[in-house]
Amino acid sequence: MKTSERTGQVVALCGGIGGAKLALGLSRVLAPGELSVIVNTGDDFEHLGLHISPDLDTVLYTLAGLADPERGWGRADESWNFMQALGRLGGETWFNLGDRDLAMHAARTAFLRAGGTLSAFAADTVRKLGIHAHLVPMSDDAVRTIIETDEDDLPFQHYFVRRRCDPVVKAIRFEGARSAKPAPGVLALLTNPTLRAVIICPSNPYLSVDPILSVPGIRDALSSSRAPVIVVSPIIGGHAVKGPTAKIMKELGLSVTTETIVAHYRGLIDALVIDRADGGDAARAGLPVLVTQTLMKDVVDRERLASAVLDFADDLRLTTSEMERASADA
Ligand code: FO1
Repeated sequence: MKTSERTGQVVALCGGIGGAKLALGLSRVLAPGELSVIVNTGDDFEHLGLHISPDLDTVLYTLAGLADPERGWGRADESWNFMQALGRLGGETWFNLGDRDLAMHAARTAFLRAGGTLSAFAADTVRKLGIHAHLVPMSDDAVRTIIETDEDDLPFQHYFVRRRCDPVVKAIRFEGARSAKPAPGVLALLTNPTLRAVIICPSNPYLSVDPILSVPGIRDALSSSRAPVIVVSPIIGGHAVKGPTAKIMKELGLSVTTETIVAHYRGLIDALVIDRADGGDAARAGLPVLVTQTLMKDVVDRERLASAVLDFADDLRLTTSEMERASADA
């Protein structure tokens, strides 16, 4: 691909709700097949005998236009007969599984029990739901996010949903990461020499992106990528748009600022996208910064942010290749 071309393969790293919004914007402004999304599976768990993959499903439903717009997780037009019936039987009802959503968990669990892999299930489901992007779980192996709190060590969904992020976070670990392998295709996507951009979506760095980076090989592939690696900050004006990012940062003794986000990704990212509310931080970032509106209230915002990030990546690539040409000529 010539560097002047504003086309080519793009990889996004993504957790659930916040990240899926930008992934949707990217899928709408890129040509079919140009986007690949590497998704966090640290939130996965076995529940009621089912394999639940919340972030994969959030991205699948969002890209397929099936997601509930209010909750961000699960499906729109959902009914809850299963949960009500389960409650009457005294079953566990702290994790809400809608009737339509249940079909996804049952299908995936059957697929995995028959010897299939999570990545094969994701690829199959992408086709069946008519999605024009590639969706790849970070690993087919079990990597489980464990939140070490002031009370106990909690599996991710027990911390996030059952305890509503209430306990104070002391540390976060990713069980199984050391022996996990990246899912087939993940390293090839990141090391593609003609890749246009790698975009780290505005997902929680500690809960959603770190699990992806914990899988051996992914961090190295990212830092050696020839494409610009750009993070969209999940912080707007000292707050997280949704979810516990700011709360966790404070509990881990970190300031809720652009500087902390830059420090977290140091050595991995080439550039940063921040909201206008944090525009004053740009000069101190020590990296190229795009200041724009990062809040995505609707699909127009998602497409606009996606286009802005891609233009920024293309400009960075052009500048790099101009510098390479100039130093070769010198
Ligand atoms: N989040 C909640 O806050 N409460 C729930 O009961 C809940 C159920 C649920 C079921 C399926 C699914 O795919 C996601 C679900 N989520 C629920 C979201 C999920 O826990 C989190 O958003 C992610 O794991 C964090 O990215």
